[in-house]
Amino acid sequence: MRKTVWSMCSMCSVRCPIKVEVEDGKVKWIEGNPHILKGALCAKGSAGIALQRDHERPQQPLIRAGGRGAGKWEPVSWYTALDYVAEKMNKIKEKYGAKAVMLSCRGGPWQDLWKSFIHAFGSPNFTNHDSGCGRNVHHASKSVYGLGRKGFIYDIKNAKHLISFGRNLMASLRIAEVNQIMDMLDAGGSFTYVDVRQTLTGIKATRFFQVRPGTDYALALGMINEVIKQEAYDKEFIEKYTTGFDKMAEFVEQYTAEWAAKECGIKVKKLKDFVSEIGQQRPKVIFHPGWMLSRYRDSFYASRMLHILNVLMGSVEVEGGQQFPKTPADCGVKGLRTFSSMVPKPEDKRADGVGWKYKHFDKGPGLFHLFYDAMLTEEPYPIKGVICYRHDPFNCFPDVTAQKEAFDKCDLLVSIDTHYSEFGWYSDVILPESMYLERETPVCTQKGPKPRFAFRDRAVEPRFDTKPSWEIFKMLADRLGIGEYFPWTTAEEMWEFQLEPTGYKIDDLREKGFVALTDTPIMYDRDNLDGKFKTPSGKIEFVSQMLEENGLPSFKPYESPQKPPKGRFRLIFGRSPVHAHGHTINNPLLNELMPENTLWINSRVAARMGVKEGDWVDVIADSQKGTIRAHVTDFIHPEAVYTVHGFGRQVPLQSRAYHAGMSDQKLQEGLLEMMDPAGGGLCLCEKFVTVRRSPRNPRRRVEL
Ligand SMILES: Nc1nc2c(c(=O)[nH]1)N[C@H]1C(S)=C(S)[C@@H](COP(=O)(O)OP(=O)(O)OC[C@H]3O[C@@H](n4cnc5c(=O)[nH]c(N)nc54)[C@H](O)[C@@H]3O)O[C@H]1N2
Ligand SMILES: Nc1nc2c(c(=O)[nH]1)N[C@H]1C(S)=C(S)[C@@H](COP(=O)(O)OP(=O)(O)OC[C@H]3O[C@@H](n4cnc5c(=O)[nH]c(N)nc54)[C@H](O)[C@@H]3O)O[C@H]1N2
Ligand code: SF4
Ligand SMILES: [Mo]
Repeated sequence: MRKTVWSMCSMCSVRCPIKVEVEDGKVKWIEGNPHILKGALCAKGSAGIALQRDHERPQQPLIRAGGRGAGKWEPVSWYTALDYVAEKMNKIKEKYGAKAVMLSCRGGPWQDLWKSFIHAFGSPNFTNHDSGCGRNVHHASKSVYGLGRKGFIYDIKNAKHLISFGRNLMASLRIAEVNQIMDMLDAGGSFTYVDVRQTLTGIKATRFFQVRPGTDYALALGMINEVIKQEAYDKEFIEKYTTGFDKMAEFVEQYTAEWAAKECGIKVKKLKDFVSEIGQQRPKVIFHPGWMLSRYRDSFYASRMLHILNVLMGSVEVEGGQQFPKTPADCGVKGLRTFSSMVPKPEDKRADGVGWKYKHFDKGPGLFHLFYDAMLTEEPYPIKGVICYRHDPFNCFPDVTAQKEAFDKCDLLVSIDTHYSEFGWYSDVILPESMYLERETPVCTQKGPKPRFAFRDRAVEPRFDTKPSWEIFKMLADRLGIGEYFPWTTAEEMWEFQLEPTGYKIDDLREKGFVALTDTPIMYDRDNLDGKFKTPSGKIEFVSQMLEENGLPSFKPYESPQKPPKGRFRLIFGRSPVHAHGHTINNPLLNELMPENTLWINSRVAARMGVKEGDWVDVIADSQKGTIRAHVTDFIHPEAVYTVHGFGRQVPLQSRAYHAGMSDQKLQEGLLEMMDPAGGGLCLCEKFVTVRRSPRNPRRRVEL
């Protein structure tokens, strides 16, 4: 029997809409939803079938039988596993209070469900991965507009100029965005890319600035200086909607284009030409503020300046510029019923200090890495239980050894994952979630020019004894006496609960995987945007009240990044288009495409060291060492070495990924404590490593 199932990919966090063809209970074909993506799918999305057919994933609940990380597991039933977790959670609650249990997830549109679970249990400690990802960019956006990172969408297709600072759009990809960039280029648009190395994005760009690592803030300051000098900004827009322009202009006066060009290592003429070009093209100019610009000590301020450049261009609520994402309410439709609407908010303050000690950070998910301190010091109170749903802290945060020391203070570590994560392998219980083709997820709202409701439907039955997370949390809630907050027993009942206020039915979504709430894109009146900016003043704030009230400057004087000492390099990282972080490395198809990572090293530097393409090199941090093959290239700045993140996995049951390539995480010693005080992001690119030719036998794959 054949059927078509409309669903959503989960091979990375973009969650593209997909069409799945199923024959006799087997997935035969996946493509991008033709109504939205014209059938396009990336390599990872296509490899979903390989994941479904792979047996190297947890096949039933497991309870640890040996020491943590020893890899001895007892396979148990769901009843035993969930009883075990509930009993441990209740014990922690009795002794330390419910707040001593924290739950982390990988963010995304369904956070509301997991957050409601931990809040219903009585703990305020819900968190996510984002201090390793987009927190700086998020908080930078809040400081300018009062709106978070997702407060704007980018109409790239209709833009005249897209500028990206290290946002490697073509490799760290979202299919819809890549299609838009190609359309923009076909229509004659300009694309300026800034990176310390050449990338898939750089080779598509019409202008490439190769900068010295860590100097983006200088470049952005120089651009603002020149924009003001050339009067290339939208005076009317600035006058109407912003505060603090004069203070900013005064601050950037010292940062001339000449100075910036020298600091970054680029040609000043190129920089000035760039500014006069955008001056002509505005407001159809988009400075991408970055997604994960959270890497250097001043990345928060660099991102702030990119947001400010958009404002100077007047690129707000215009075709070909930034736009407000529209909501169901903008279409006259009631929103989905939220799970949290049922649950009382816990009163305790958060253990990570967010909201009371750190008032300028968004309370929503707080900052995961600050919980390690609470585990170690039991201040402001102990954290004794950690549940990670779709999140692998050992592959997300730096310095795994330091993390383990903190986790060792906990009585319960639970991993709810489709794979054996590095954290899962160290935890006490693995609750295996069914992979995305084998499960449903709640309905979600996708905001945009044309908002829609979308969902993930089950294409095939689970191959193993796994469950969807909505069911896992429901079963756990029942055991903890909080089942009333999750009043459903089937996915259909859950969807009905969500959809009830909207007037739509699940069959409406099943028609093509989503319900469009409008046929034509919605735009607000740009002359009347009052009330849209959520800063204390209601204006776009160049001088941020939120920052100043918390003792942080709106404009931080530039400090040149330290040069690595002789023989050492700044360790930087990025993504491959065929992998998603660490969880695809063991995928049979994707592993074939890219089985290992390499270390990019500048050709001149490599020649001095006697390192040739393909040679093994040792990469040494403080106490940790990794061994990897060198990729010798002209296309990287000599101060940096670069590798693809996610490799060097240490779970033996993932035979293809086991010890293949090198882990960047392991080498990032000391960085767990290096937080950007204004943005909350971890400074992941602030590690210097030594590189030398390796005496290792190249035929021996496993490093002992
Ligand atoms: N050194 C270094 N650190 C980094 C980065 C880097 O490039 N270098 N990148 C940073 C960034 S941008 C991010 S976003 C984070 C990502 O950090 P992580 O949170 O580790 O993200 P992922 O690896 O995407 O996924 C986490 C876990 O989710 C599991 N998973 C995947 N799909 C599903 C599913 O459908 N259900 C369930 N239950 N589990 C699933 C995976 O198996 C994996 O174990 O890391 C950050 N940290
Ligand atoms: N294929 C694929 N796509 C993904 C993901 C994935 O895992 N795989 N993950 C998704 C996630 S969670 C995120 S957050 C995004 C991240 O998307 P991006 O923010 O684009 O992140 P990276 O791929 O890490 O690319 C970072 C780039 O920054 C460059 N860089 C390093 N130092 C500097 C510097 O000083 N200045 C400048 N200008 N550039 C510098 C690096 O050379 C690298 O090319 O990607 C998303 N898309
Ligand atoms: S970008 Fe690729 S892997 Fe990510 S959701 Fe879309 S199809 Fe899946
Ligand atoms: Mo990310």
